[in-house]
Amino acid sequence: MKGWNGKILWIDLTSKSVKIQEYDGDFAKTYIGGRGFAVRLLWDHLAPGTDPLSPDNILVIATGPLTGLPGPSTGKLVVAAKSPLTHGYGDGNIGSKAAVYLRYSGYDAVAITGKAEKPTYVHVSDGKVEFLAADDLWGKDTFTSERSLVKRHGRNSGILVIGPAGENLVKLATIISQEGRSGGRPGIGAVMGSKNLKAVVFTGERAPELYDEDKYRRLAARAYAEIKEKPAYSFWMRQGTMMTVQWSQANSVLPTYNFNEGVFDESEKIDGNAMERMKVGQRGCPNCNMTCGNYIYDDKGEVSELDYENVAMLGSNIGLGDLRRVARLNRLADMWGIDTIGLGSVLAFAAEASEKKLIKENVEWGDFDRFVSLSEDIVYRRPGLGEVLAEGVEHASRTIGGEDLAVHVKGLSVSAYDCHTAPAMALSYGVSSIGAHHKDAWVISWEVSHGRFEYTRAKAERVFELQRIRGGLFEVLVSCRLPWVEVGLELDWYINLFNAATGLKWRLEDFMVVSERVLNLIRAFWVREYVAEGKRWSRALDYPPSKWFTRPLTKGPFKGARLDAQRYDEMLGAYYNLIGWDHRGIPRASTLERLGLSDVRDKLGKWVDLTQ
Ligand code: PTT
Ligand code: SF4
Repeated sequence: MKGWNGKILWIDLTSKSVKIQEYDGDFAKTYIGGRGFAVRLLWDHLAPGTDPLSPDNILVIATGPLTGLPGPSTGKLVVAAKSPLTHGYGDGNIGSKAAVYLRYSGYDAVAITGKAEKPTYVHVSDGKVEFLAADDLWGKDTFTSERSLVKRHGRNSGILVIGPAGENLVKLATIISQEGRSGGRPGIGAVMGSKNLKAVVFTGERAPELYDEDKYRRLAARAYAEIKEKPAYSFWMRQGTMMTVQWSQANSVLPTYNFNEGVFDESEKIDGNAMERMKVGQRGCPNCNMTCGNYIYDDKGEVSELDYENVAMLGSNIGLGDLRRVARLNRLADMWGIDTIGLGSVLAFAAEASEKKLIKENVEWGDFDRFVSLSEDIVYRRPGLGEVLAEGVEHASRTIGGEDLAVHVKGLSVSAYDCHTAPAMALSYGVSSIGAHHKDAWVISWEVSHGRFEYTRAKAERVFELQRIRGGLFEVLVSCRLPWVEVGLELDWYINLFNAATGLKWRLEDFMVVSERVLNLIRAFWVREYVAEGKRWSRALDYPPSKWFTRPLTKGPFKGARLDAQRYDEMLGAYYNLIGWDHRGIPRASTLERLGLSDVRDKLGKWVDLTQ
């Protein structure tokens, strides 16, 4: 088996023991890697109904057959677990040297269970695992911690680390790497914290063996060159994802004042052009020639690496029109290890709840100092509002009141696209694999030029197609999707690279089947966990936030616009038919059989009736 290392490393923090799971070509071809491996391991090894913050939860760190190889933007990995925020499947994607060194350490994935007695970090190297004390790092921010670990383990190492948010089990905590790469929005950082695991360090020198290395290298060199020749490349290199701020404003989808509006009066102060004027440099993930981590100095003169989501959620969504101050909040979020989207969502919820007098605390739109202090209260779980918001926006709205103000799907805060005028994007959030995230189907750029206000089967088809490419292909190969999305590097490159690495002769259709399998297994996992926890699974869970239906936009070119619930429901039904789910959004027995998941059908059938 070429292209894969063929080994998954299991680490038990309680007993400080390890074991190696070898897998064969069938498993590799069925799940490919990354998200595919993660969900299969969680389905097989996690007892249904497990408390996500208990030692029994499994933290999976997974790569794919392209990860770490010298090809375009392959320095990525997937982190996954049962989410403490949503109690469903949760994952995230991080660009980090850890991706490269995990592969070089001789494994394709690591699965971590148990709980260390004391703060610990784990060093995985070529054939060896060390459990090392992390008392001196516990309580420290992610930047300081990672720098200490680099000193100990050298620059040829890859490090995943949590900050105070993860240690304090804040449900919005992520895992951080390289001072500006973050992953695991559904609270995966808190899972690490619950295990007393401060960091994982990877070192190693064993590159995976490839089927045809010469061919792979030739193809990779041509793909890198092709990226640079694409017309969109030069502007991308200037602004990266930050260009999306002006695009969203122009199309009235920029989240503003807790997703009540799609335009922000001060957008020009925080957009890609403003960033370009302040830019001091750019950096990115390993193996990437379109580095998108643009950084500026924040209001204290410290470096902050900006991306669209960070700026929209900590800028327009909380009414803050000052990029250096947005950058400050963004830097703090990275240092604390908390998701900028989740943070921007709970801060905006607090401001709206305060405006509506649902809370006694005063939180005003755009009040930077108040937002900084409230963020700190959240990260350190200080009694009062901070403690409540640390549980995430859905939980906070149930505690405080104002459920109609909370902008989330299945507990995960909506990422930065307002959908009052974008039904397909609303659908994409509704049926995303982890809750409201754009990762699986960023359909909005297509939608604005394809019958924007329509609710059609074609839109459901497009969402399903994008899910299989973005949420499937890229998350199982584990490679950055941005060369494809942003500069138009054709999908064939990835498939050809995969074939050269593995010796297989796959086509796009083969990947689409794997993607469908993975998407269905993820849905089966959600349903199983819901039912095992005594909750009912229903179609309503695939609805976007209620305010997009009930509260029309009051500003901008589409003033008065809102979503139509009945037509949304029809589109949701069309999507269910395409993917093979019943009227509740549960995979049909026949769908699972068709995808080679008969064992999953049998197990899921014990929890829910699959004959409907
Ligand atoms: C991702 C989500 C995003 S999506 C952003 S900005 W984006 C936010 N980034 C955060 C951050 O930064 N710090 C922080 N404390 N919290 C943050 N939360 C938000 O997390 C990211 C890039 C980007 S920038 C995107 S779109 C693409 N995402 C990819 C993906 O998901 N899969 C894939 N195969 N390739 C991708 N390429 C792009 O990677 P999550 P990163 Mg990320 C600082 O984490 O949980 O997946 O949520 O990984 O290395 O930071 O790169 O406008
Ligand atoms: Fe990382 Fe950006 Fe390059 Fe993707 S395009 S690999 S997110 S630096």
